[in-house]
Amino acid sequence: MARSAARHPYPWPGVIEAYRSYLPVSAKTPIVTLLEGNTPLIRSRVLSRRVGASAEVYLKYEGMNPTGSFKDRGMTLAISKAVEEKSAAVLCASTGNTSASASAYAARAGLRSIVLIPSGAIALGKLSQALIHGARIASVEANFDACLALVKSLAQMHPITIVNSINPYRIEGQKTCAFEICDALGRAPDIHITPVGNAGNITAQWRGYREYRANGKTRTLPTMLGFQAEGAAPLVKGKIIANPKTIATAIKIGNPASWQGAISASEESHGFIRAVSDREILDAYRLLAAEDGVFVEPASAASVAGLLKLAHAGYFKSAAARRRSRLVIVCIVTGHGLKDPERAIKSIRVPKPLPPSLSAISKAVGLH
Ligand code: AN7
Repeated sequence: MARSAARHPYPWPGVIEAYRSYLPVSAKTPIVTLLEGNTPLIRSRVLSRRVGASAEVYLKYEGMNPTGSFKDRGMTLAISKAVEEKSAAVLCASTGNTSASASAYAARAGLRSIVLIPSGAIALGKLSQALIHGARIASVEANFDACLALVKSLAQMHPITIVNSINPYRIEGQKTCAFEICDALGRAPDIHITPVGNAGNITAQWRGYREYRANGKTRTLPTMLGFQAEGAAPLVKGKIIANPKTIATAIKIGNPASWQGAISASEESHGFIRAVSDREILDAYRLLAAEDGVFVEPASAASVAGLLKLAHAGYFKSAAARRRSRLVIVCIVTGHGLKDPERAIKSIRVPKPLPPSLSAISKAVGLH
């Protein structure tokens, strides 16, 4: 198929202005933006090679959003609407990235932000973002699912806007990720792979692809594949996980709010939601950084871990045979690696201090 990538507006105005006709905004909506979106779609040589000759694998590097994750796409809309609706404060529960994004956009809008985080279970980079943007933070001795339940109760008692993805504007904004992928490729991908936690993102992406096709922008729809962490895989097990466990703290979620949205996305697209182990996640995390130069946080590597697992099982060979064409695969990598520096340091041996001697340094760095 001819590839005529759509031209993005320049300078990039942020996702609301770029895709205004697809979003629930009017001339009266005050747009709060940090110019999120327009993230790189990077061809991965190493992953294309691993999948096989007939595949082209791309990484949608969502860590390049202003606060370092895909959450900014939904947050620009949720905060803009909160301002339009004259809300004084916004509230969320978070495994980290939502709180980072909410507190940044709220700061920009002059709104108070309140965040509930599971104590000791969010990455340091994310906590530092919520702190420096001035959120009021409750570090709660409970997991994310319990924090989200508390948030819902608080919002019934006070006139505060919830900016978790149960806020429909979050999903609306996040669908722009699918638009950008189609604009960059000049078509929809064949296969779309994404990490799944609270399941808002896969729900939003599927909606985006469907809307683009309904509007004649694309002719096909991708197969949607979602990956959860093995110890936090309620959608795979078909039941709520009371005590989810994974090193990928961003997706340590046992009762996803958009459960049905994720199931619909996978079923309607003839895809599926499966699990990857923490070891598979960390292997993919290191591979991406070491061989592709793309640093993502562990949860983000779940999509790539899933890709590699499927490649190993021969899934793409049969998918390519069915289609008799080159397979275009997009893996969403949802958050930046710098969010969780502790994990990087734990994954690799940290160098010991050396005397400033040429021989000691040469020996240490392998320059003999
Ligand atoms: C890097 O910040 O739920 O399936 O509270 O931070 O849409 O929930 C984060 C989720 C994937 C999962 N990758 O997306 C939160 C939160 C990263 C994330 C997900 C999250 P959803």
